[in-house]
Amino acid sequence: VLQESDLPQKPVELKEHLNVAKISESGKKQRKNWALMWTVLTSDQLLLYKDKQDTSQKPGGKTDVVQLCGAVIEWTKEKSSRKNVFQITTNTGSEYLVQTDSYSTANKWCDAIRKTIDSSTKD
Ligand code: I3S
Repeated sequence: VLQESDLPQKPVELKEHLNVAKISESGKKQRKNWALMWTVLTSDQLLLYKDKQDTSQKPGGKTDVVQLCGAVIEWTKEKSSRKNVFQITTNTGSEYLVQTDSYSTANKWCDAIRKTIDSSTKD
């Protein structure tokens, strides 16, 4: 039987605690609820874990997988009163706000995710 742990691990580009709010799911608006998530950027996904200690768990439930192929990323000042907020919209119509108080950290993540979107959307 194939175990989750047998699957090849994708290279991790960045990992850090970031504030994340999912504001819509498949085009349906959701109540904004900011949560501090352990955020892992791989070659084509953003993995959102509730618990840094428990990344072994398959994302799902309290954790989430954001597919970056075909996604759109943009800075937003309208969707939150917080500073340094960018929005990721997936090609299935889910919308996530991502925020951290450090501009340089937010900028680093926005650039890295944009690059990942560009490269995973090309191939
Ligand atoms: O866009 P909103 O509705 O002003 O977002 C705020 C709400 O999510 C609020 O929660 P309640 O709906 O339980 O009041 C949050 O506490 C706020 O942080 C949200 O606004 P910001 O500007 O922080 O994204």
